[in-house]
Amino acid sequence: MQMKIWDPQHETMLREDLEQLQLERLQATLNRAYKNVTCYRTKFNSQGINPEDVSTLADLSKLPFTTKEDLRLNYPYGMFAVPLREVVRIHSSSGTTGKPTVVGYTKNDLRMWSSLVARFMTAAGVTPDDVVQIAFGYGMFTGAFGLHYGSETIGAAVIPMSGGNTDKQIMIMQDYRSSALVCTPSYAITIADRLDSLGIDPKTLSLKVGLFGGEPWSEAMRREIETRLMISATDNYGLSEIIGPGVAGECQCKCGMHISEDAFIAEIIDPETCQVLPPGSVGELVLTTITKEAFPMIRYRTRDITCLEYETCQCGRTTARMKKTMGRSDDMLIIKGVNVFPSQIEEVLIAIEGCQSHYQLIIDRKGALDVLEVCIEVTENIFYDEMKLQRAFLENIERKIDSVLGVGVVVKLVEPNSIPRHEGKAARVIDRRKL
Ligand code: DLL
Repeated sequence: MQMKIWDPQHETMLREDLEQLQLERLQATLNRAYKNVTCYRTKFNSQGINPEDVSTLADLSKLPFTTKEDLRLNYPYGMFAVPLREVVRIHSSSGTTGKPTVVGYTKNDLRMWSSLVARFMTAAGVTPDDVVQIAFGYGMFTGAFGLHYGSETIGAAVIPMSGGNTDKQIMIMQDYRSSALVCTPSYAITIADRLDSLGIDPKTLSLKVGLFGGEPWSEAMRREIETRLMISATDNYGLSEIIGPGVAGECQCKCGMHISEDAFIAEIIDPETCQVLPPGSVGELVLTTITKEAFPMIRYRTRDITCLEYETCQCGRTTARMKKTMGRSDDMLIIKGVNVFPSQIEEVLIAIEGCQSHYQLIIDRKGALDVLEVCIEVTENIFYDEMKLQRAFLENIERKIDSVLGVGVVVKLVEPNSIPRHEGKAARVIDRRKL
């Protein structure tokens, strides 16, 4: 498949050359971090490690991990490797509990970030001819600004809509002839629902591509978004601690998200033993930044579960590709002792005709037993169906989920539009056991 590559020099490197570049950049990063960040220096010293001890990429595995807890302990600026005077932008993560984690960028970091985002946007098919509607929330969240600067770097026209106000999003989309949509996948479904209820045919819009990310979504959800909005939908992954969007993104082959390995070294570890796993294994993604000046992250535990593939993609890029995340090592639900990823339930639901893509998992404890309730919005005709038909529909879902998860769940069918909508990331799981 012939497609434009934004930065062929770095996206199609021979592995040998890439590894040499990674090692040089890693060594420079370690020296800077050791010299300027007390947290790294203390950790390295306590393990008797000196940056000079890293003479091969394999030596990376000797270094201590960095966790969200380290960032909390060093709130707000303790992990910065440059004086504030050199910082030109501050963002933070979208955490819901406690203090957010604060991240900073120098001028060079912003330049690098913009070009990393330009890479995956180009890979998804965005060109200078496009009109990009950004429906991520502007603010401390990295999503909107990352894609904003990436679009401008490509030369596309940006509409900085921000999140929410779905009717206005649709009006702008129609009037300004937006050709690319940027938002969370769950918000793309909300837009599709609203188009339906307004009776607007997606054929009358100018949309051709959608760049979605910021939260997990399944292949089935991609198919739904692609058919309902009549676009090509790609997935892109990132986290504020590392840079925001721009860590990895899909090309039009849609067979994994290309990691920008000249900027990040990716490892997969067993989240229990913390041992590095061989290529192709499923485990927790650990990332090390090797170009960032203001906020270098060394072996940051992302908690995202995935797996890496190293074969050259049909698009010509040689970079490793990460599979869609399969959940998080910390939000994995354990129901009656069984490990459950919400994405597995989503796969089942979306494949069933009549189920909408809006659902919520409510976990509670009755006596000593965990109970997982799956609330699913269904289409109106099913919701108002005869009791008997509705019962059969519900039991079918319960059976299907049971066969995939190996654990029984209680399914509750709810009216269309009754699950609260979120303009950003969907809140899919309510765990009442902790209350
Ligand atoms: O969500 C950065 C981003 C914005 C990426 C827009 C892509 C597009 P945070 O708010 O720090 O940063 O959240 C990071 O969100 O550790 C994952 O668990 C999850 N996540 C992000 N992208 C994806 C994705 C941004 N494509 C956390 N698939 C990460 C699955 C994702 N999970």
